[in-house]
Amino acid sequence: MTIAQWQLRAAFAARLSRMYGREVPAYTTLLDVSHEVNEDVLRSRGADAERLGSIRRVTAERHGAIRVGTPGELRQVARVFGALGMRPVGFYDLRDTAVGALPVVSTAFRPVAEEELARNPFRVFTSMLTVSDRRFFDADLRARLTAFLARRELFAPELLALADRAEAERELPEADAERFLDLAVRSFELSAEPIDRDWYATLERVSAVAADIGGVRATHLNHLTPRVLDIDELYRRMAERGVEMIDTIQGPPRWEGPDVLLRQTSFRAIAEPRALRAADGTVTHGALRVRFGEVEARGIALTREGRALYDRMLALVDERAAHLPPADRGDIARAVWAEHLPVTEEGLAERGLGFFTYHVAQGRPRDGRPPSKLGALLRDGWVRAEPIVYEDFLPRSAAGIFRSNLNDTGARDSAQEADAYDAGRLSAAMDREALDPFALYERQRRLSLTRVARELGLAAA
Ligand code: OOG
Ligand code: NI
Repeated sequence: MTIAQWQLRAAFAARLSRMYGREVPAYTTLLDVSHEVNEDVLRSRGADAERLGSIRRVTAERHGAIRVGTPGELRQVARVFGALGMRPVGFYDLRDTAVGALPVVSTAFRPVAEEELARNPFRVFTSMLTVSDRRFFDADLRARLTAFLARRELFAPELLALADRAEAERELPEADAERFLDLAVRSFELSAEPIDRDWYATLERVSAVAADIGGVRATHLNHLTPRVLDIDELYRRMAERGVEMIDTIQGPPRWEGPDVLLRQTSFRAIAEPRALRAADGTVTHGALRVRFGEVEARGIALTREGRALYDRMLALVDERAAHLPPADRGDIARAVWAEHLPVTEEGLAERGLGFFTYHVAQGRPRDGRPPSKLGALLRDGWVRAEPIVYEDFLPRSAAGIFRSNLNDTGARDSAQEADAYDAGRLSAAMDREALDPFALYERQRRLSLTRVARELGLAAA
């Protein structure tokens, strides 16, 4: 018996979910409420509820987040996720966002092929500490951080060897799969090893994220996020159950038009007992808040033009909401969206703002020759459009998620020059290309058009 790569991925996501549920009880509440909401939406909206993914996919769907310290560690993470058929997609620079400055750059590991996403879309938002950015770390701290990080081992050599084999062979024999999954899940548990209190506090003065990454000798999953079909309803029900949520839903507002991109909300990190070692060697028990819960609703992927419009709308909402109470922001956002974005999927497609795949309509009597233009094919009912779901993340929402779980605002020396970091440098660090998400969606769209053209006997749709 061998276990295929996608089965490894699905099993890993399921085991991680069990581990997190054991360790962070509010996560279990979040899962329960998500399932209830999804069932209710399915009941009330019927097939329409599954327009952006089957209920089977959505129910199993999770994303996690981890943080590592060095390019070498990131390269190892890429091997572990490579074993699960997950590739790095996108580059997120969180060092300069409208909601704060965090000393990390990130990518997301996820499956990229349509059929792999349908089997199990598990993804992990992965951030790397930018130790070399002088705005955050002075020469002394850089040297100490580098030395500290060089001495730790996040992943056992046995795990990495199994990972390489799974990636090369796209499967593992059952016993090896079991060992791989066991070691992989353990690498993301919260370590019980005592933390050097002074070192942790030194890094905390720069940023709580720096301390969470560089202040300990292991990495850990810091949240695991289920997908929900109605995030506003989920937010209400969580509050009813007494779980304290952050005060907003990040991303697009709830509005009358189609769901696009990604909406997210979270509950604040829980205070967990951690052993702290003082300079004189005595160990005490303190509490650190590093693990939290998040939930997300996914909508239609936007094209580059659509995304640029989204960013402009965000800026406009910021501008108009600047001197008003935070509670007004939702109404302002809805108004801005109504002014700028088409309220139908057809409108999004026509204006080239959203990504869709195209399919020959079933059951249509084939009289006459199909028209050659896509617009006419759609209008005359030869072809139907299906939205492509957004599989990625949003830098500003990501920064907001980090932020809402940190107590500090972080310290940054703006007299220092920023370290240039881009997708190319991250790709070199990983030794694999950080793929361009827009190119992935565009490819999916193009393949569907080629299929349509072939099926209808057209030169090109
Ligand atoms: C990652 C935060 C970003 C998201 O969903 O945007 C993220 C982190 O806190 O490490 O997970
Ligand atoms: Ni997240």
